[in-house]
Amino acid sequence: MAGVRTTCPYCGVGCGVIATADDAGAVSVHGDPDHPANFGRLCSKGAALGETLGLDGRLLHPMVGGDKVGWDAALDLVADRFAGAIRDHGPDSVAFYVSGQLLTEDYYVANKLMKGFIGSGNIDTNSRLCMASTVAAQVRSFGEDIVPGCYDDLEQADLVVLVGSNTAWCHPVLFQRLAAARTARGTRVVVIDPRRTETCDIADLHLPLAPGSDVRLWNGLLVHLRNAGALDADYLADHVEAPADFWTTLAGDDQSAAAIATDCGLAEADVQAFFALFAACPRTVTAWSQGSNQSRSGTDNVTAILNVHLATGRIGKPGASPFSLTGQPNAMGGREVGGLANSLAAHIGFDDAIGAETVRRFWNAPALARKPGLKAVDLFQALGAGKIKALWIIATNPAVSMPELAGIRSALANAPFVVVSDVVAHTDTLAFADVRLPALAWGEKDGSVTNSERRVSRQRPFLPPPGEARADWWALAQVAARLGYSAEFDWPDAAAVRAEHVALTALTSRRLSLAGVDDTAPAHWPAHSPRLFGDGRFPTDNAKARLVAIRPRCPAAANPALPFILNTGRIRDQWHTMTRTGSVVRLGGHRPKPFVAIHPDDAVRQQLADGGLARVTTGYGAALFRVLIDPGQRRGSLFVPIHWSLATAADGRAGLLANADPDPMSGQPGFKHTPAAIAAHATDWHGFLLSRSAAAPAADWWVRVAADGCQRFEIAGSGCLADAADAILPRGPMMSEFRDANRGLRRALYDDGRLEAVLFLATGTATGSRDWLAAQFGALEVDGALLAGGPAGAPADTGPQVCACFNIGLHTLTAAIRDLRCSDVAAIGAALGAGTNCGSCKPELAKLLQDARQAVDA
Ligand SMILES: Nc1nc2c(c(=O)[nH]1)N[C@H]1C(S)=C(S)[C@@H](COP(=O)(O)OP(=O)(O)OC[C@H]3O[C@@H](n4cnc5c(=O)[nH]c(N)nc54)[C@H](O)[C@@H]3O)O[C@H]1N2
Ligand SMILES: Nc1nc2c(c(=O)[nH]1)N[C@H]1C(S)=C(S)[C@@H](COP(=O)(O)OP(=O)(O)OC[C@H]3O[C@@H](n4cnc5c(=O)[nH]c(N)nc54)[C@H](O)[C@@H]3O)O[C@H]1N2
Ligand code: SF4
Ligand SMILES: [Mo]
Repeated sequence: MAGVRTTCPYCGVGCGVIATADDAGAVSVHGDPDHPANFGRLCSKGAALGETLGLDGRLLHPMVGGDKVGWDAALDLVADRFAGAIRDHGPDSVAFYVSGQLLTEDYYVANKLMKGFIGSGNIDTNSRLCMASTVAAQVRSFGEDIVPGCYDDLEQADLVVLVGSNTAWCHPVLFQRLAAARTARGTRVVVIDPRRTETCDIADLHLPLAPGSDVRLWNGLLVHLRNAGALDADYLADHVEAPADFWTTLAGDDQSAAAIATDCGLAEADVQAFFALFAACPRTVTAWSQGSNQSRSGTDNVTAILNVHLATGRIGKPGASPFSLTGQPNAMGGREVGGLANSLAAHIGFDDAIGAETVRRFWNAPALARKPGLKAVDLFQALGAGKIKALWIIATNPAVSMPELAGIRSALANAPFVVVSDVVAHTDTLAFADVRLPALAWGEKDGSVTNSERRVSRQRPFLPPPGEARADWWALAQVAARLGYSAEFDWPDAAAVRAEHVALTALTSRRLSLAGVDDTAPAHWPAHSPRLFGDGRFPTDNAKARLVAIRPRCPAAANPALPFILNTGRIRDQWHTMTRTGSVVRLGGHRPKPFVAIHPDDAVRQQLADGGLARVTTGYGAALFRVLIDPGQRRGSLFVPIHWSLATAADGRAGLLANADPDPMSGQPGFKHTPAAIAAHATDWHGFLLSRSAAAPAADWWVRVAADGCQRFEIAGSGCLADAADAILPRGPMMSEFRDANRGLRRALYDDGRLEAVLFLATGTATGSRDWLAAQFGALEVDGALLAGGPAGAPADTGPQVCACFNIGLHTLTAAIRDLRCSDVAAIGAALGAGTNCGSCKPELAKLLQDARQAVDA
């Protein structure tokens, strides 16, 4: 089969992918050399897409309770319960909670049904957790939610400032483009992040600011630029409106570099260096992500950046623009259709009477919503309070990803009626569903997505629909028809839905217009407009942008009982709640276990050992993590990844800990800043279980790690080894066992000569090659060296995985650097291959080289 051009379903970079199925149905995936987002590159997650396509674990049939039912029965029930709630309690008693991972077509239909026909604003999306602060800030400053720049700008800039963005891990292909531009033309890079992340590998300056102090820094920069005569006076006069008290408000704080440095917890020289660099580089791009958005002052964080770019006229020009890095593949498409509860449709707000009338007529809407609906945090609160009688969740996993999770889970447990549409059969959210609807997954579904630079690309199917899975838009349209709106929800295919959405955007006076945007090849909206606002004309009443006076507002402070600030975020090789990346073996090796990163000094003070367990507690809950001692952490800060759920770990969920603390303007939760405490959690043993059974082991703490041929669990607990072993892998008639004081207790269980399970427990670390042992599950004859953990003379443990593409571990790399004298990343690549495929591990390779150099110098 010829390759099918499609788009990666993970991050907002929106890389083009070519998928090719062979005669046996195996699919290979590679980067599309002609796609303008990636020009052929893919990161580790994109490169492993071919390994996510199996049907194991997929939801393939509609289910009511525990029973398979036909689509008709399931849809009848959904329509009946929604209609009943609307009849008895009004339209605001129902809600949809959707996702930036929907295609624009799905999103359009969901929004149209809720806001035009059910007549409520109660559709919100996980973009509330992600991009809402940027949306609010762009609307406030520009008059419309518009990203003014494009990816090329990051390559054409002289200075790129990355704010609250771990670009190396979260937008890896864009990071590689920036890194290449830096090598080619010497782009200066500044990273503003409390943590020293892999992104800092290319930073000329890293500002490890105090959590939540961004506004203070950006306000200070603006005043400094003004004093230095570095503002664009003409642009300001002609195209920007500033309130009369704008400059006096800023003067309310001591704007000396020394005072700013103190308040932001930075070195004064670093603050001065940043200000000087910014003043010297008219071609500056500032790109930001969740470190800015996910804050109680998220809207202001973004506004402070926009103020600086507006006042210097660095906007919508080649190499000069503010640039929001969007998270999900279709965060932007969702905003286009109006999927947030506080917008209506097609960038039209509820306050725009003429626009609303256009939408009403276009939809022939019987009950157009007239006011915003509930934002995610409020929506789940209303659910908990019994005000929402029916909720439909599509393509998101809020039972993992919402903050203050204990409350979310009890709201879902007590809700009268919950429908969940997903592609997999088991998620923490599906466990609460009365009705489960099987959706088409990537590779099966058909439609469009918009990436961070307003570029629309297609996701195209290259696999047949499995089981009874159907497109999300189709399920929504079927329910609409059952609610009595068959004429308005009658499309033959996704392309027809798209045509309707495009037609609506063309009718309004907003800058958003999909008219004339090529729908066969990746293209910007508005058509042929990679940049906007370069002409100084903004979509406001007087065509001017607005400076907005803001004052710093810091997050809830740490206190004696909760002395740390807990930060939460992402790791390189997993996607969110791991429903798809979690089953890919080569993506599981890099960071296999939920961890808490802590500065070495704090670890000493808290008596924490690297690799031991620690309990992190906040005002909302507690969870257990492996301790990762990390000099890149700021003192007083902790970092935990967001990815683990009940499906993948016994106890390691960030959502239980994070506060909601929403920004009052955007409603976006302040996920990055929760007061927390940490304490060592004593365990007597660690180990692992490999088993044919997927059942979680009876251990205090376990983590599921993807493995070939068996299930793999890393485990830890307390008590005597033998008792633990009996609980986890009870003795059987066909069992072999090995015990000694050093290596602990090892057990293998057979059934009729077939290996069923292997358990290794030790009071120290349980050694033994997991990969080699896993391979024994598929071997015709089990190797006699099984309980030795590997054959005699087997290669030593290669250490934690660094390169996912070639599965190369840390020990192998340090040995190569030492013994083969590899002096740069290219030399490592030539020797081992590491870093030569997707390149996602290059920052880590660079860091290993640097560590080795420092060790030699010392
Ligand atoms: N590998 C991977 N990539 C992804 C995703 C994934 O799940 N996995 N998800 C995608 C999605 S939906 C999103 S939204 C993006 C998110 O992409 P990013 O925003 O880059 O990722 P995060 O790890 O959430 O957080 C970014 C950084 O914000 C910093 N930060 C915390 N507090 C502050 C602060 O007060 N000020 C500043 N300046 N910085 C702060 C954190 O230390 C962290 O390094 O990633 C996308 N890409
Ligand atoms: N503590 C903390 N929490 C966070 C964050 C943080 O930084 N810290 N970040 C927040 C951010 S930015 C985001 S974006 C969210 C992400 O959080 P979620 O959206 O909850 O995470 P996902 O795992 O991406 O969930 C997507 C679900 O949709 C399913 N799915 C995939 N494709 C389809 C499809 O085509 N149709 C249907 N119906 N289902 C599909 C997947 O199997 C999965 O169950 O997490 C937020 N939560
Ligand atoms: S950078 Fe990686 S995850 Fe993001 S779109 Fe490209 S291949 Fe997919
Ligand atoms: Mo996100």
